[in-house]
Amino acid sequence: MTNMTMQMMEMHMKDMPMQGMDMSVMQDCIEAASACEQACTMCADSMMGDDMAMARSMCANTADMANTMMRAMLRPGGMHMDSMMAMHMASMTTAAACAEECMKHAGTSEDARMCAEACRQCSMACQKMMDAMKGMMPTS
Ligand SMILES: [Cu+2]
Repeated sequence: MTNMTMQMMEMHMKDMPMQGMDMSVMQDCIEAASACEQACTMCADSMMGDDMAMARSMCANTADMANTMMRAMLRPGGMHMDSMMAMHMASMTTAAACAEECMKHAGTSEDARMCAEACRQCSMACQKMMDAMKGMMPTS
């Protein structure tokens, strides 16, 4: 995330439903999602052959999910807690599944190995966001 987008985010988070959110957790998630989207897009593009069909499609799905989730995080004005939670859950699941599938090809494809790592990072960042959001929810 650039300094400028970070600054914009801080300006807009003040009077939003998610005020009190740990901004560093969200920043990490935005960055991990962006890196995951890029890695998955490149990984899918590099995958050839029937044996990689599954991984190729999963990478394309993960890139789309990560991109959508990332852009939702850049719209504090429309943030809705339950929707954000569901989106992070979906992205986490998709990225974790993609990491597993890409790891099957890590021996023959450096792209797949790196993509799996980016997917793992993204799924962990999603989990941290979910933990942070749960921590903000009313307890009683
Ligand atoms: Cu991949």
